[in-house]
Amino acid sequence: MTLHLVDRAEAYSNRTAIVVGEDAYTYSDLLRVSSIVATRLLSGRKNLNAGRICILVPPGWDYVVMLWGIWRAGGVAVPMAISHPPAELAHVIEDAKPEAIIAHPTLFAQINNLADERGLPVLESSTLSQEIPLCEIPIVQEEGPSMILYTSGTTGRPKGVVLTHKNIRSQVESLTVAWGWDHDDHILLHLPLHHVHGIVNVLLSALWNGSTCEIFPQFNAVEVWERLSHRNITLYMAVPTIYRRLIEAWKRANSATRTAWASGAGACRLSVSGSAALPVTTLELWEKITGQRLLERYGMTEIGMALSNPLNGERRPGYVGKALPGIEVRLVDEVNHLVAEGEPGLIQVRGATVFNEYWRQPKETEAAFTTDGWFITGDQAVVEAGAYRILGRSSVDILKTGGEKISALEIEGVMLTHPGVRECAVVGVPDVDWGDRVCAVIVSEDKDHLSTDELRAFAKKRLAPYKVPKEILIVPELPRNTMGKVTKPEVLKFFKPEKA
Ligand code: MCA
Ligand code: AMP
Repeated sequence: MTLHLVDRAEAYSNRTAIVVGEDAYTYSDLLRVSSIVATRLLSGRKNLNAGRICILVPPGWDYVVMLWGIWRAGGVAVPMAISHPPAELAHVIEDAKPEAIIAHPTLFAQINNLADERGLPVLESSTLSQEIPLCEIPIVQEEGPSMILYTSGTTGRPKGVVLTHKNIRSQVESLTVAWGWDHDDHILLHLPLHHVHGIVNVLLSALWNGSTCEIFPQFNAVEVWERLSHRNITLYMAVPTIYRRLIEAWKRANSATRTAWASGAGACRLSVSGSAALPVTTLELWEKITGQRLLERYGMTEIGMALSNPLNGERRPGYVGKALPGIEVRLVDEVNHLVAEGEPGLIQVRGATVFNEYWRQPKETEAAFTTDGWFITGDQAVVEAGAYRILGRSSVDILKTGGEKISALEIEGVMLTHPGVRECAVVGVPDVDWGDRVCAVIVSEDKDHLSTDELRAFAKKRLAPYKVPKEILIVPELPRNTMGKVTKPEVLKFFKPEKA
């Protein structure tokens, strides 16, 4: 069987699939260029047979045709974060063991040494789409793997979540029904393209439905407002931090600009928030400015989207609605017994959207599921008057900053490799802009010779930008309980929460 996503594109032929700046590309362009990429990747072979290929390409046309080209050649795409320093990219390469890395020339400096050291070819994205006589494109099984996305957990470095083509198809089918996707939709995309949010909810949902996805290479509040003010964007999706930034930019604008911007956002048929808790104040401000009530939904890399407020009907502030079509969600206690409505419980999810495995981590995979196949999310919630309200994570060591999930333990591990650091504790301080503001307390080996600037520079070299603590305090000792364990609630007291 061929991929349904690709089959459907045949029917959309001359419709516009992707817009980037002044350039517009049709579904026919997408089919043609992705088959060129597939031919070049195959280079005489019949099928990539689930070989991994990393993509280090900024959001844009090149990214989309590389992703489709890998899939059409029978490969597994491993999208990498373009903002990550080599030390983080090295982990992905080591773990995914790709056969090649596709990189945009602007990102060669980040990857060339890593690839050379491992004898891996770096393929230039623009070269891969240059005309060539096409080969026969293999038949790709929907049950097979399509992507590996890296996500932080409570243990070790980020794990690879293997999503199959069928998982992705089930995810877009569910969102199509729930959010009423249609071929006349036109969505704006500026989210990073190594997460489910940007890839599945925005890009692939648009391409599944014959809609248009307009890509900005990065987020810029003024550019987004200006684009919305043309009043022909029908769908918009972002994380709460971004809505906050948009609100701040709107407040700084003059009165005429404010009116034009607000009316543009108000012309969208739907604006969605997710990836982190949407503060009720943000929802209210957005509604006051644009007349639109944001639709908040809940999801996770391992499961796609699970819960959503309704397209039609009441969207309750502070709630994430009900289970999406085709997805089972339940709340249980510590021994897997269902909890009653109104009682807090642990969220578990089951269905065709849910991943099968962490890449080459059978033990982690087994621990992530109950014996009857429910995925244990690690989030807690309560159902009140039929709708779910997210209460937070079970682990204090999993943080969400600007929609990015991070592990406090991973950051602590990296900081401890600094010779001047004896002890370190990382916490997420409640923050209305970031969700969690990443902060660290450090006990130094030699206080007089360790500066917080040096520690930040050390972290920046080794960690993704959003994992670098925004505040670092050097303290004489860490707070501990009677058992000698560091008490994170006490660590939190070193920092000031920024509430709305
Ligand atoms: C950038 N910085 C951050 C973050 N992003 N700090 C904390 N958290 C972040 N997320 C840092 C930069 O390193 C910089 O630090 C400073 O903040 C300002 O950078 P700036 O360039 O202004 O930031 P930005 O590039 O505008 O990025 C902010 C952002 C971005 C637009 C909010 O983080 C973003 O697009 N987030 C969305 C992530 C996302 O799509 N998550 C979905 C995953 P310094 O000044 O010190 O250098 S969750 C998912 O997929 C599941 C399935 C779901 O439910 O959706
Ligand atoms: P990730 O693993 O990066 O896909 O992030 C998934 C996590 O984001 C979930 O496990 C939740 O903790 C969090 N999350 C996603 N959407 C929401 C939401 N609407 N409210 C609260 N938390 C959310």
